[in-house]
Amino acid sequence: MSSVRTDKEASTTLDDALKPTSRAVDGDAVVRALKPVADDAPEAETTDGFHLVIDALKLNDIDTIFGLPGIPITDLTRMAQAEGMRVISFRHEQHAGNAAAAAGFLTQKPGICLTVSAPGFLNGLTALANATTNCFPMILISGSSEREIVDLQQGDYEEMDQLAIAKPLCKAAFRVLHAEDIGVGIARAIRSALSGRPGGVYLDLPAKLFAQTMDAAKGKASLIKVVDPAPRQIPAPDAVKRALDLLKGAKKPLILLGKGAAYAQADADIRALVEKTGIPYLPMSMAKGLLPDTHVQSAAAARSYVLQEADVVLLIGARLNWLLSHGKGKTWAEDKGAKQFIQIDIAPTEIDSNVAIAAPVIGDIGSCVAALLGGIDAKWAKPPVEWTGAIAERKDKNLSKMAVTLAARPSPMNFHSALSVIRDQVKARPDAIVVNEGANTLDFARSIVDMYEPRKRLDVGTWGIMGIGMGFAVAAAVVTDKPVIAIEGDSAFGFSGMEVETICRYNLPICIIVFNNNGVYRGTDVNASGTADVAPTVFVKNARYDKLMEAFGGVGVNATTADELQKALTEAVASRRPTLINAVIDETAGTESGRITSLNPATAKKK
Ligand code: FYN
Ligand code: ADP
Repeated sequence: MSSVRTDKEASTTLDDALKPTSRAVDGDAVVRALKPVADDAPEAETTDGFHLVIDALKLNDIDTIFGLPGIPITDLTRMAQAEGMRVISFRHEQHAGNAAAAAGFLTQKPGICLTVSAPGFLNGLTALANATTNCFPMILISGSSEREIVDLQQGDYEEMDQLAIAKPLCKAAFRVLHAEDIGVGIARAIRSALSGRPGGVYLDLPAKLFAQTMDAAKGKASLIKVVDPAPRQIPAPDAVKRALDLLKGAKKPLILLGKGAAYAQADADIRALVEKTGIPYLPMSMAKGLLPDTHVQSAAAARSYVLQEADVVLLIGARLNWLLSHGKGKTWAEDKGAKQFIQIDIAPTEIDSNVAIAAPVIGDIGSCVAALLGGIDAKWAKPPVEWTGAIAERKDKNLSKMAVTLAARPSPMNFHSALSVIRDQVKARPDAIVVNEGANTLDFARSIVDMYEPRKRLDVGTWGIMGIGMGFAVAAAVVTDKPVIAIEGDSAFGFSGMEVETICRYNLPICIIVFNNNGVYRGTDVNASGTADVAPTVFVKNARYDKLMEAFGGVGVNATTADELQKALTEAVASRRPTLINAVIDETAGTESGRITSLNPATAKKK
């Protein structure tokens, strides 16, 4: 199908063009369209809003749309598919949005989520806000209702001032009213999503825009191929020197890698920086695998110790937010004296957000790390052995303790025995992508399942939210074509579980493992009131999540032992067939709120 059409084909849009509220994009085109076309006259080629959107995305090498069709964007999904784009249609917009966000993180191209107006837009908005919070580039494109009616609040179909609602929840928000501005609108959305700190962008496309027509050549000329959408930002030499001087003087230095470092795709230089300096490093959860978790310099298994003891901490693409106890307090043994921080970040306003940063290095991670590396020569003194030795000692102790726990084969399974199976599978298939959400399922998996390659772990991120699971899994499979292992708490899975149909429909190589312990945190809570209802955290006992997958033609397995789990997982990864393993976990296993009990007001008060 061509992206231009003749005036004869365009005739259905004439009614629109003639409506008093309709705006013709191109006066000539409308006048031309109004004139009877002589049978022997050459047909002028026109294009329309639908095709301009598709052409603008394709021009910018965006080849995939995650979305959910409906008025007014159903035809856009059909036409995009006909024009060679991959259109992945979901069952709920939030998951399409999460898929777009994960695709953005994995590819450094903004993931596109396409929704209908009002409710569909709102469903996608949660994912847009989450993407912005996580610094993932995505664009939420939503169709919207008639501007004239919305602005006068006259009660249109799915009436909502979407642009105003989206604005505070994303990096930038734009609306395009004229077909001739589609190129600019998409270019601005792409540049906003990718440049500086990446994030979410909203693009509002009113229904009428799609049917507007214009001369095809003029339309083509109006499109913009964005040049250098994420320009390198070279750090100032004095900032680099200040950082190196601080690092040189450190007795107990530590490198902290965040998901910004994973996003930056500066893998070789980051590894070189760690290895040439000899400094121990700690990966935040989505930075796991930037260097293999089995690396001798990883301090992950001595986390509390290194956070308390380090004197100079180099943050690379990690914020001092709640996940790092804001850089202060007990976690950092503040009473023993404040740490000195070096922070590499692209966002200058991130600096000093929680504690004083002694040496900010502002720029893109690739350029900043390369600049630091430039100052590290053969004479660089590696950290004192007292420091690295003390870390190794604690690490070994924790690893040995963990090895014993992982070797146990209790019946029913607990988190450790089930996760040890997954750990072995990921070791055998380090290219597989792990998606992980839940409370205990998340916390145990983070420390038990070693990652070996960059950007292979996607999880609940900065907000610690549930519901990212199936959206992230679909995106990972679609953009990488690698096997995906989604490690899901039974509660977490419920947020996006209906997308198993999507997974089967596209026959994606995703194996979901539901850690089924009959409830949120665990399945043993009791209703204190004595009424017939179960406690708020308890689910249907012995539910068979595997049957959900079977309903849509995928493989469902009920695994009650580690051996059964191992067999099913190995087969799923090898066969690439959509699979759901209902992993039956001891319902008494699991702590309230996992490792973040301190954030739970009641539990925190009791402490
Ligand atoms: C880590 N550890 C290990 C290993 N890796 N021991 C042995 N072997 C290995 N491989 C040790 C590590 O040293 C810690 O022990 C402990 O295991 C936990 O490590 P983790 O998970 O890295 O650290 P911690 O303290 O849990 O990290 C804090 C956190 C994290 C806030 C960054 O909890 C987190 O990312 N939480 C997200 C939670 C969330 O979003 N939940 C969703 C909502 S749930 P010590 O060194 O002894 O401390 C709603 O209820
Ligand atoms: P984590 O949760 O893993 O600690 P965060 O999401 O808190 O990671 O931090 C990521 C940081 O990385 C953000 O402050 C963001 O500005 C920064 N960042 C993202 N991409 C880049 C980049 N290409 N160059 C420099 N900094 C980046």
